[in-house]
Amino acid sequence: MRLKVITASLVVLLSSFSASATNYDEHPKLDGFVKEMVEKHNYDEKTIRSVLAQAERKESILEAISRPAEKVKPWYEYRNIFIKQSRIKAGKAFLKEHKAIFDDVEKKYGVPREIIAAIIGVETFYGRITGSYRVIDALATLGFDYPKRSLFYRELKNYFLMVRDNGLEPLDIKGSYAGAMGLGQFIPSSYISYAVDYDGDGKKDLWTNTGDAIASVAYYFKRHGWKTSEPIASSVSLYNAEADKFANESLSLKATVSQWKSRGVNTPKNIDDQNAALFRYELENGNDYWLVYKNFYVITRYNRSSMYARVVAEFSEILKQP
Ligand SMILES: [Ca+2]
Repeated sequence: MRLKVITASLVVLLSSFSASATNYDEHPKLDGFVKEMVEKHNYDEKTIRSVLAQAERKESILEAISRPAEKVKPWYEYRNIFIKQSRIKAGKAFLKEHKAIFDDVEKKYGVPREIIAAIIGVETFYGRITGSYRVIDALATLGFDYPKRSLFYRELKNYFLMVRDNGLEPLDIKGSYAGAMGLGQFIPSSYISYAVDYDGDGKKDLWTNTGDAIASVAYYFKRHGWKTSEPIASSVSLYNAEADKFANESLSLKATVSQWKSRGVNTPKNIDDQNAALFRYELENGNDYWLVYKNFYVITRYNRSSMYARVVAEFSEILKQP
């Protein structure tokens, strides 16, 4: 009896070992990938083959990304996942602890500290949850073996460029199962375009250097068009319920405030020429509406969701309170 149990657990151990040992030294897509990196980016062939031979295909990553999307949560439930006392408390402490960095970064990039702190809070709870997968495993698995792989294939290429050009160790870097890294969860293309060496030590360290991480989020927002001192959104009511049919159309700002006014929205004064979009959010009893402007759109460049952007906007307002 005892022996039987031991045998059974050995089988489990062996099968999990062979699954995790599947690597990328002879994948059918390998040669095309290597060829492109060598020819287009002058990459060292031996290096790239050696790194990929040590990358592991992870079933857990394919399972995580293919998990059937849970029913989309209504706004009032989604909001409560992120806006809770523990995260607010940690956010205020984060702002206080890094005040000198925020004073400087805010001046330099024109992005409010509470927006940056809200992003880092929502993404990783101030660095508590930055992901425990090796990024090489995540991007090789998704780039080579996930059916909808084009984004990840591109990010795998960017990852190799990122580690080479910044002197990073490709097998050590950790991130989410989708390859998002550090305090602000940058994917490799974002790292390449927007990571900042804030403290001037020659490294763009978004994992352990808080100054680099804060400045990088600020720079991301600046480059996507953040407008200093302009509003993000207005909470509005409808004087004509028909306006509802134009809500949640797209994240782009397709009409002006004055057009929204003629469609039936009670709009704020003196901003008629601004472009705006209308979003409907589900409350426990009924809905509410937000008329949103350019800065809201900029938040959706970080994560393309109107619920995400509202969470960041509301969280940043709460962080302003003493
Ligand atoms: Ca640095």
